[in-house]
Amino acid sequence: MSYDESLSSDQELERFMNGLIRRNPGEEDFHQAVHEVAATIIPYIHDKPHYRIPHILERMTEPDRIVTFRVCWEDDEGNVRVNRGYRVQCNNAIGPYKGGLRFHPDVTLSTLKFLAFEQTFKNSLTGLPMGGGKGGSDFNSKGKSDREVMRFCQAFMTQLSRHIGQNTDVPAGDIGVGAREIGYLFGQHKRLTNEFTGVLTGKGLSYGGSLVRMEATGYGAVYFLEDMLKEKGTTLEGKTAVISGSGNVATFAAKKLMALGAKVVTLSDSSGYIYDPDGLTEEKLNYILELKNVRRGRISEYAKEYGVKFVEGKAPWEVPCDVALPCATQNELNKEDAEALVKNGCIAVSEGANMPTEEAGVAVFLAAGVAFAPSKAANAGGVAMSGLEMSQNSARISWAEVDLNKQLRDIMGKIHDTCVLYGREGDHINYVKGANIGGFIKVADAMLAYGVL
Ligand code: NDP
Ligand code: 2IT
Repeated sequence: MSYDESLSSDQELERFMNGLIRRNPGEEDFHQAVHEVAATIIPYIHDKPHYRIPHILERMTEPDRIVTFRVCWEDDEGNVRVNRGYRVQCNNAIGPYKGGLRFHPDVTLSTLKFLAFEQTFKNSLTGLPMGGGKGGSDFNSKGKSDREVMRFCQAFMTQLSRHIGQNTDVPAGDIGVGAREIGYLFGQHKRLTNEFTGVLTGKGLSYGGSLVRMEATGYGAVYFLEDMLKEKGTTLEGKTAVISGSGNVATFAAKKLMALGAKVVTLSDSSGYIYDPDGLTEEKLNYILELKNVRRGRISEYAKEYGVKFVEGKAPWEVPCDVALPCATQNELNKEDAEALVKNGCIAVSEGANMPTEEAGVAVFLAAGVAFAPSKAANAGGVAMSGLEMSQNSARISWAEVDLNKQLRDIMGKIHDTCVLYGREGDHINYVKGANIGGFIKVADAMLAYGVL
């Protein structure tokens, strides 16, 4: 890899991506996440040789370390089961590796490399001292008993515990890893190490968790949306919102949207979406929280309970709305979905999930002047609150809900300001560019300070 001053930004991007794809064959989600960042960072650093010559972007796209391990556990019938566990430690230039654990049958190394890479920029945007990491397993918790989930989590942590620590790498939840799993994982870590430390975040309140952590990702995505609308001279009051997903992020995004006067008309899961034209209420949301977190049921049951439409096998993007929040998973919103949203009058999109919009969909939103908040900015509230949980654990104190809520609101506001600073293009804000550049600078400058590492 040599530095060639004669290349244009476009040629440099092509050369860079060709190299990345050659070194990481078949890892399409990872290619996509890197391309989205490189497309704005390469032009930005074109006239900045202090970043180009030492190959900072190349170094950021090569994870510091990846561990994979076998996870062997016994199901309720006594059968031996085998899963694969991973931890991708992407970059610790500005703090310990930090990022969630995902348990889902679709998880591959490519998924976790894309998520760890995104996390590095997201964590930098929060302004807190956290590097980027992500881990997980292809374990499917659907249909498993609590005891099976416990045995899996214990076996997983037995391996993972060699690689994490409160000053080294601090995992948290993500898809398929919620309060129940974090409890089992933390308990096993404590048993193995004989130490009670803040090695995980998203913990229960009785054992070192932080108030507002559960709500923070969804609330944060709505705060960011609120700031984007303010920039456009409007508010959430009276707006119709379409949300995908019905997990942690989706449900708390719905709660905050309702509190700010919006009407939430859809939620979904991997089987389809519900459309409730009257909008969710607090009572209906409590029903969903119980359905999802206690009974571990399907969103279609909501349609039966409240006599509304369930659309099987589809995402909710065909439903007319003012604002849309994809809060389920990656690449759940494609070009045609984006076109349908624009045609139906959607003016703003806030990504609660990680990389839920395909690159062609992002292009549709940007071309149409839709205020589009990419995940690394919009959903940073979750990891920001995790950072505050780490601070509370280190100081052995607990902050009050009102103070934490205020800190979350301030952090999301500052991320919005950063995006505006680096993303302004005339009278339009390109939040994708703003978030990428805003996240890049701090990590890049720290890497430069360390010399060649
Ligand atoms: P949960 O496990 O609580 O919920 C996930 C939701 O997404 C469920 O409704 C699930 O439906 C749905 N879903 C998952 N996979 C698919 C799929 N392949 N197709 C359609 N629907 C799917 O996870 P979270 O709410 O925590 O996470 C949701 C998104 O938010 C993820 O992208 C995650 O990375 C991101 N995120 C989460 C943060 C957090 O603090 N939890 C922080 C920042 C981002 P089903 O039950 O049918 O699988
Ligand atoms: O994608 C994410 O930011 C998360 N799943 C939360 C990570 C964390 O460490 O709280």
